[in-house]
Amino acid sequence: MSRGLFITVEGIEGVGKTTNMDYAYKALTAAGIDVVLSREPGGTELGEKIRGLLLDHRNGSMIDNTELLLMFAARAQHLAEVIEPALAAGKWVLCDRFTDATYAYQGGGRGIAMQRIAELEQWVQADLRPDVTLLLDTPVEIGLARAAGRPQAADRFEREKQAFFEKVRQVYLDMAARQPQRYRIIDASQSLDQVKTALNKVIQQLIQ
Ligand code: T5A
Repeated sequence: MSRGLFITVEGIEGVGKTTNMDYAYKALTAAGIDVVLSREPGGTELGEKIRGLLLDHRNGSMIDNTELLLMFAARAQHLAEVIEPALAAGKWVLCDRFTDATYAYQGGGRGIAMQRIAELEQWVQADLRPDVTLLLDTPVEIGLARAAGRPQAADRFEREKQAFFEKVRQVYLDMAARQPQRYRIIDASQSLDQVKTALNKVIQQLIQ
């Protein structure tokens, strides 16, 4: 049995990852592909508890290294329990964020050395990297305005200032420019219908 495809979806807050992942999942399933939908931080029982710690705005005293290590702790569990077994069984994994988010948020946003993140990536993941990464990209103001329109209170990351997300977005765009074979950039500032059309084009290419 051939190994499944590992697809990650990335972008700043409010770009529409959740909305569009649902669409991508349905399109892949309709094409007969066995897809596991997951997210980071989270994706396992333990990982979801770690997610709770990371997003809780009351944990304002969390230092940057704690945040970084918790991201990778959740990821180690996720890889062992969900991602690796699914890929080995020939399933595709569609994951809402992965290690590129660590480079973007903890590296770009918090200013942790990229080399430090690369060391953890190598340790926790060995050779595993996403096969395809869909970057939903919008100017920061658009993403933040959409995120602010949701009913739930802002989490620990969403309370950051616009300058933080500008750095996050720039790291994503830099990674996409350096790895064009892995990244597909989708202009998420368009209407939802236009984003879905662009996404569908990528999905059809992947299915072939
Ligand atoms: N994080 C994560 C790190 O710092 N390091 C890491 O290593 C990892 C893995 C949680 C946080 O963790 C951080 C990053 C995050 O801050 P999350 O829950 O995935 O991760 O974070 P969010 O980006 O906040 O995810 P959201 O679900 O909140 O945002 P989405 O999924 O991007 O946006 P979505 O789909 O909820 O859409 C937002 C609103 O916009 C509308 C939707 O209907 C919705 O109301 N919308 C559109 N409106 C008009 N036009 C369009 N094209 C639209 N697309 C969506």
